Amino acid sequence: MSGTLFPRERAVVADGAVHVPDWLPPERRRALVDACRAWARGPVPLRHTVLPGGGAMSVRTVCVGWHWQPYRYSRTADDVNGARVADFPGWLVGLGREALAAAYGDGPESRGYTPDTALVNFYDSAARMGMHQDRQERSPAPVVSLSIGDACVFRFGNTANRGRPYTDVELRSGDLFVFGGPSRLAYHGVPKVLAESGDPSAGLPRGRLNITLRETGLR
Ligand SMILES: O=C(O)CCC(=O)C(=O)O
Repeated sequence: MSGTLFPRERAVVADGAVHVPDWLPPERRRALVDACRAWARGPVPLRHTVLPGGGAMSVRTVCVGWHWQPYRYSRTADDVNGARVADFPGWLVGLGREALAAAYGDGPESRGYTPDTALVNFYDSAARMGMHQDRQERSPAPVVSLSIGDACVFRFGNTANRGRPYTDVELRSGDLFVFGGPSRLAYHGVPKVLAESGDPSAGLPRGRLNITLRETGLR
């Protein structure tokens, strides 16, 4: 799946929502997988987030910079082990700026983009993510999403509700997806992971890794 016969095209899925296939070259995928493995070891471990109703999300998550728990950000992982999350590294700010420039073009928005949190999600083949909005951030800056490993169906919807209209996009290893502007609060989710479609050369023989970079707007 990672080596494609025909190049896939960049696509504007909705106003402000752009899919850039194969954006991450293999060496950057491997470096990100290594970084995610290190974050998953601590200071806060990779865990299934528990929702207010008591159910646990099927994906496993670790956060960098700010810790997300339903439905707020904090510096410490009070719903896990109380530890302060890993600092957000400068190189990840640089990666976010490059990603925004690739999606929207190089300009003041990409140069000024300063993500300060990353949600690192690991999906096994049974994991899913329901339709939701990313709305705990006070900043209106775009969300940058990077995918590595198994492909998935990424459902990108509208800003009014979880239902139709939506577009299903196949996100594969190395793909970038950015949503901002009029699409910033669009509902989105992952109804399916395509098991064993992945990218062993990225250092992830099984499963899917998704990293979303965001500006929280918090101090
Ligand atoms: O895994 C994905 O592609 C989406 C992740 C996501 O929606 C989130 O972290 O809020």
